[in-house]
Order: sequence, then C-alpha cells, then structure tokens
Amino acid sequence: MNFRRSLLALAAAATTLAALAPAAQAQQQHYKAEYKLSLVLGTAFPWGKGGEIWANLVRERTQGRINIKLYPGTSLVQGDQTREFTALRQGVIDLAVGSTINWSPQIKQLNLFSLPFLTPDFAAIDALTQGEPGRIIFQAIDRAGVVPLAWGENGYREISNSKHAIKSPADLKGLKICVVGSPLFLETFTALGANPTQMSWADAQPALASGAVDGQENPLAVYQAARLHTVGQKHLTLWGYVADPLIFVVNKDVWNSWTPADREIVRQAAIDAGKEEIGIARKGLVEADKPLLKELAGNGVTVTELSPAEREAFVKATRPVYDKWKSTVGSDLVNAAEKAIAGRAK
Ligand code: X2X
Repeated sequence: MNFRRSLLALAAAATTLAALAPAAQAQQQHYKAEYKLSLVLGTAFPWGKGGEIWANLVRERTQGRINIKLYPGTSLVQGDQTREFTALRQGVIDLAVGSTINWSPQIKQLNLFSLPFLTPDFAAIDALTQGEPGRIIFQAIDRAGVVPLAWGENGYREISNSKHAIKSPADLKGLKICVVGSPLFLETFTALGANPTQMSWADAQPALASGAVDGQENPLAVYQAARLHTVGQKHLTLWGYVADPLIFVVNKDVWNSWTPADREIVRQAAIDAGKEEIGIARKGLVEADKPLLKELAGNGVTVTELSPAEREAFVKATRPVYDKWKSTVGSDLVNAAEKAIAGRAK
C-alpha cells in the first residue's frame, strides 16, 4: 500500500514537472542568442569599459542565458548618436550605456545636466543622480518606453582648441567649436561668442585633424584616450561647464521577455558596473595631486585652470541660456536639482 502511494506521489510530481517544463522552455525560447549593446565610445574609454563590465557580469550571473555583445561607435545607428534613443525605443538596439546629451533631443528633461555651470563638483553630480532629480529623470525615460537601471559617467566636459589658451569668453570669440546634442549647446556657445557647429563624435575627429574646426568639448578621460593632443588640440581649459552622466538602459520589450529573476540580475549588474565605471571615469582627477593633469602637461598640452573670478565671467555670459532653458527642462526638475546641489554632502 505504502509502495503504491509513493508511486502515485511520484507520478503526480512528474506530471507537475512536465507541466512546468514547457513554460520554462517557452520563456527560454524568447531569449535571443545575442543582445546588442550600443555605446558611443569603446573599451579604450571609461564609457566602453562600463559596457564591457556590465556585459561580463550579466553573462556570468545568468550562466550565459543573456549574452550581450558591444556595438561601440554607435554603429547600430551609423554613428548618429542623437538617433540612439529612438533606435532603443524601436528595438533596433536592445541595451545601451548612453549619454544624457545624445538622448536629450528626445527627452527634454535630460537637458538638465547640460545647463551651463549647474554642477560645481563631483558631489553635485552624485546629488543629482542619486537624489530626487535622478528619480524624476528615470521616470521620464521609463515613460518614453525604455527601462533605466543605473547611472555611470562620461565626465566633466572641458574645452580644448588649437589656437590659444581660453581664459575669458573673449578668447572664445569666433572659434569654431564642435558640439553634439540638443540646441542648448549651440545656444551656450553662441552666448559665449564662439561659432558652434553640431557634429557626431565620428565626424568630430577628422574635422579636428583637418582643422575644419578649431576646438571641441569632452571629458579629460576622452581627450586623453583619443589622444586629441595629436590633432593639434594643445590648449585645454578646465571650466567644468557641463557634467555628462551616462545611463544604463534596456529596451522595454526585451526587458519584459526576461524572467523576473534575470531582470534583477541585469539591474544589479548595471548598478555594480556603473559604480565601477564612475571610479574609472574619475581616475586621475580625484586624487590630491590630480595625476591626469600632469600626464596631459607631459604631452605638451597647456592646461589652463580658472580662478573663481575668471570662471564667473563664463557663468555670467551663459546665465540667460540657463534661465531660458529652465522651463524647457521643467522648472520643478531644475528647482529640485538646485536644491539637491545646495544640500549636497561636501
Ligand atoms: O560626442 C561626444 O562628444 C561624446 C563622445 O562625448 C558623447 O557622446 C556625448
């Protein structure tokens, strides 16, 4: 009798398992063999390293169920980085580590970080991304149909040019500067008397090399890894006018196709990769002797640091642009950002 009962129990268990297995299989079948991760900059840069760390963590922690391949150079949208967000939404891109600058034409709230001279230091960036403004921005991205998971960082954008040292807005007069992203950048540089021209990163490098443009603005880690001193960009001014955070995201349909457990793995891996990437992006700039500045000087680059009064002249010249864009970004969001920065841990 007992034996019979055990057999019955076994049979019941087998039936349950058999019923479960197809469900699990069905879920597995929705998984693609490979997921495409879009990046502007490759693994020679902190940005691309962040993508690589994320992909590796996901592959390890899902035992290969989710296999992510890197597509640097925004190659999935032929290098046109301002089309990256639309392609993400449409499913041409599965995942991305992207700059708020490149996605700001589609999501106006992302212009927040590009308001000139909003963030005075690294603690201010952290106050935004880890505080209420970061939550508001993630909601906006989510509403636009893309799942935001974690923050990373491209860095503070500093200005370089091939002509002369920039110490005041007058020194920018007439300089041809390439910029990317929304019209906010064109307005900021126009307010400073420069001659801005919109260009993707792919187009910017040959334009700098040929002298078609005089200058550019990018984080020091990008300047250094791209060896911009070799294309005549010998004058570098540290003005920290715009912080450039990155966001780790996933296309919504792809996200929904994963099991809840796998979603959690991908989210945690993005958070871990983001933290590590921010450390890489700030390397050489947060240590007391700022070794990156010495490296730059060693390459024959003139590094100009501004006195508070000199910096203030740039702040003043661009204030009308800040004020005008405040309503486009959203007054509530800008107010929340100013409050978070004022209350930051220093
Ligand atoms: O194009 C740029 O300047 C870059 C690489 O920094 C961005 O994608 C925002």
